[in-house]
Amino acid sequence: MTQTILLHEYGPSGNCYKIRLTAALLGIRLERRSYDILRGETRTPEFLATINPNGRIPVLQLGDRLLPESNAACFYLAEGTRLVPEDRWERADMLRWMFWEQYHHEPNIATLRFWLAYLGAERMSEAQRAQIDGKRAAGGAALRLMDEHLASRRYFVGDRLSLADNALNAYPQVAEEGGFDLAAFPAVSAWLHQVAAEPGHQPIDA
Ligand SMILES: N[C@@H](CCC(=O)N[C@@H](CS)C(=O)NCC(=O)O)C(=O)O
Repeated sequence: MTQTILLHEYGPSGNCYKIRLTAALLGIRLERRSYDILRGETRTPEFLATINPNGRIPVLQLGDRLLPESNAACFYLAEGTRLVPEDRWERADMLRWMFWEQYHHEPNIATLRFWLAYLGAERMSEAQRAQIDGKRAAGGAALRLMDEHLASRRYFVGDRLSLADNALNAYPQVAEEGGFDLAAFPAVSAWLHQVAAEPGHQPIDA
C-alpha cells in the first residue's frame, strides 16, 4: 500500500492498539493523530461532522475515506495476508471471535479498565458505579471462556495467528488495570506471551 494511512486514535485505547498491532505485524506504516477522549475531543461538532458521527475512535482514514470500528479497520489492513485464513470456515470462525470480542469481551473488560484506571472514582457516574460488579462478573466469564478455548490450542482459529488473536490480545494485556487477575487464566497468560513473541509484535503501551 503506497497511500498514506492515517489512524485517528487515543493512545491507551485497546481498540486503537488492535489496528497498530495489525499494521506492525504486517509491516504497514500508519500515520497517527491523537484525540483526548477524557476531554471529549471525539464529541466536538467538528469531529462528529468530519471524522465519525458515532463520536468515537479508532477511525482509519485513506484519502477522504473514513472507516470507524476497530475490527473493520484490522480487516481492511489484513485482507489477503497471513492474518486472514484462506479456508472459508476458518475465516468465518475468525469473524465469530471478532464479533464475540465486541459483544462479550470489550464492553466488560475494556469498559471496567477505562472507568477504574482512566476515569477514576471522582468522575464515575452513579450509573457506572452500579454496573461495576456486573461488568467484573461478565469480564471474568469472558476470560474464562478464552482460557478454556486456549487450554488445548495455540491460537484462536486453526493453527496460526489470525485477526482473532489480534482482536483479543489488546485488553487482556492490561486487564489488571480493570481489576482482573490474569493468574486465574493460565492459558490466556501463556497465549499472551506466545503472541508477544511474534515478529513485529508491539505491546499496547509501546
Ligand atoms: N466498537 C468500536 C468501539 C469504539 C470505542 O468505544 N471507542 C472509545 C475508546 S476505546 C471511544 O472513542 N470513546 C470516546 C467516547 O465515547 O466519547 C470499535 O471497536 O472501534
